[in-house]
Amino acid sequence: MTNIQHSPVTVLGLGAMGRALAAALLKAGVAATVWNRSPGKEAELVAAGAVSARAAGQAVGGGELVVTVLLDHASVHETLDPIAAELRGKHWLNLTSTSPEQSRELAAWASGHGIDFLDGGIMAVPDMIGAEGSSILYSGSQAIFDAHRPTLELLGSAEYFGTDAGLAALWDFALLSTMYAMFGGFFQGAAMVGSAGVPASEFATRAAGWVAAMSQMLPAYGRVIDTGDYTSDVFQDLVFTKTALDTLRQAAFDAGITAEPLDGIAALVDRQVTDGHGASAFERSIEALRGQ
Ligand code: FVH
Repeated sequence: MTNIQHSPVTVLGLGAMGRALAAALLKAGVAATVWNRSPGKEAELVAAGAVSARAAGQAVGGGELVVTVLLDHASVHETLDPIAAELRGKHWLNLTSTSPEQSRELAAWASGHGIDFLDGGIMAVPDMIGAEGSSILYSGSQAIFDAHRPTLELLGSAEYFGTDAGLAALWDFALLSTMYAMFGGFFQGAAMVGSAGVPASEFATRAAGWVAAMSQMLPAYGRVIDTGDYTSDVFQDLVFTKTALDTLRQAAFDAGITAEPLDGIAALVDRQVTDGHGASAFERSIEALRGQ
């Protein structure tokens, strides 16, 4: 039995994620005040003990930690600009997905209004909040992170990346970029075997195992990229990779489908080969990104 005292929390934004966050806090006995732009999304939370505020400014009064979980950067400003005075002296945690530069802009705005600011990148979907596997990355005010860490841990594992408010978003978006490329590859593969009548669900089982096995190569790729030496111990060079990707794309066209998910990585490889790096390792593709 733990005896942790959690400060009261205000949650602004009761979309799928805001509701999940507020529900996890309430389940742990944290006092929560909730607000949403359009009414009707607070009923279950109120039944679980939340206080529902009619206006954002009023909601802010109920919490020491104020959490924004809105659609985007613009909606954060639309909600908070009119109530900057009420936020003065509060701890503000932004869990809205914003780009690193947008997070830094929010930090500067907060600083200009006497508000302490922490940004977070949620690495989970609403159903995962409060459960194993949920992880949230934070950057900005270390004071907020330290003061509320036990509360933050109720939502998912909490990791602090530094005082630069854009860092959590940078990591978040880098991980999401990896994820979307993986899903794009899965759609490509599912469409290919689908042309032979194989159900996507059957392909998914095999693809999951393959992705897990191939992900084991990432640490070695990372080490090669960090050394910047793409010529020693080359496992598969860029000419080999270009041939493989050209053949894969041809196979897709032969099956009557397109190959857009592969076009991006193929373009990077092609550019490196054209620039005379055909004998270098596949990992050199990252240099084509940096060169743009
Ligand atoms: N859902 C997820 O899986 C992802 C996981 C990773 C992190 N994201 C980010 O979390 C933010 C909120 O996401 P969400 O899932 O809650 O999104 P919605 O269900 O679409 O709810 C959006 C809420 O934002 C309110 N809102 C929109 N525009 C405004 C505005 N101009 N002023 C005030 N509030 C606004 C909206 O209110 P309403 O439409 O109900 O009135 C919802 O409360 C998001 O950044 C994800 O990228 C979730």
